[in-house]
Amino acid sequence: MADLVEEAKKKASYAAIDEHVDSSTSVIGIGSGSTVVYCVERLAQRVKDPNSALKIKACVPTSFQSKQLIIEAGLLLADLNAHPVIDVTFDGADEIDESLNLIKGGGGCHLQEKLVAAASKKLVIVADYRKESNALGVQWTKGIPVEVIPMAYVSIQKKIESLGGTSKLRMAAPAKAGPVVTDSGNLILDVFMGILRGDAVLETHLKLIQIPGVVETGLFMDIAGWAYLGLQDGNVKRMA
Ligand code: ABF
Repeated sequence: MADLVEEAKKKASYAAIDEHVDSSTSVIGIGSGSTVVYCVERLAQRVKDPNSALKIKACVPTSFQSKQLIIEAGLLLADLNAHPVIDVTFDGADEIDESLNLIKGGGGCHLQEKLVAAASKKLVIVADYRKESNALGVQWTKGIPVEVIPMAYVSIQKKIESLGGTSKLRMAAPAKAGPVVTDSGNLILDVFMGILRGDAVLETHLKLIQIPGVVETGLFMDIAGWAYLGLQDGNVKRMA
């Protein structure tokens, strides 16, 4: 089972890199999570190929993890302010619906992931077969990750309750170690607002983002252009 999932992640990532990176690609965004590791692996193989025609001049990370991945692969690390226009970003997701709406942030990096995605001409999602869903909240049952300002997390939880939802402050494991703190120094609330279909995705994002102290939600709408899903049978499903 674990091998099947890893193989699915790898196949999806290799296909995504091979179909979206060519000699015209200059700046690449690197997302976070375990699937993107294979994107970096494939990218590094292609860059180091002696016959490579690639001219990658910068890789922009979305997290401490992806920064390390870029450095360890020997790729060129750069930041978003130096490269505010990115040709293509590869990133993972926690759940993907038929319209390419996403839940992201299970790894706590969705703020930076959204900033990098918003600066990208193309966002390509890579994932394994477990992430596909007909509505958000069906496969991913841990709630919508919402990054919040620490001093207001309790009042934000109360506002979420008044909207009919519930939330849990994400704790580091073991729980005694305290809450998860994001790369930007904020906290994460995992928010339960039911199953989200169609317009409900945007409506829910808008309700949450209007609460003072909410920095960003893990709902991504109208931003991913492609998703590559590694399947159990070894094939790759392409969604666009
Ligand atoms: C990031 O990593 C996310 O936004 C998502 O939370 C997670 C997906 O990780 P994996 O590829 O390990 O499933 O992309």
